[in-house]
Amino acid sequence: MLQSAKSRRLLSAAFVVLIASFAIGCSSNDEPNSPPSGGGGGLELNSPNLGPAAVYAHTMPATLTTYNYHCKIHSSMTASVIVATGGAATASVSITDNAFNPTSVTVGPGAVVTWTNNGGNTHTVTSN
Ligand SMILES: [Cu+2]
Repeated sequence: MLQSAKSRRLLSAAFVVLIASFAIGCSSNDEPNSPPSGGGGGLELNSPNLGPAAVYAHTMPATLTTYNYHCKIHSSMTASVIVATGGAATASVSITDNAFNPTSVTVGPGAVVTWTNNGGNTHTVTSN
């Protein structure tokens, strides 16, 4: 009884040390130039694989420019989001096999663009 309580204490102490060293290891391994959150890997548009009926929504940044993107799986699928003053607050893009429709949407800064996979195949929305 006493022995097992003792070994449990020892075990939890060892666990604390393990967690502490893991945390230290993580912080020292942080890359100096981590991309800002939201883009994932530094890409503005970076959806996961979108199966049939999957939806990807993204809030566009304030920078007025053209954000070109493509599907990682089908390189012929290309399109763009243009962020311009006076653009729409929201936009929807349909993904089919194999195209984005429309291929260009113009939205305002901070607009939410939503992609819906209406095709039968898996696609992605990935910045060029
Ligand atoms: Cu695709």
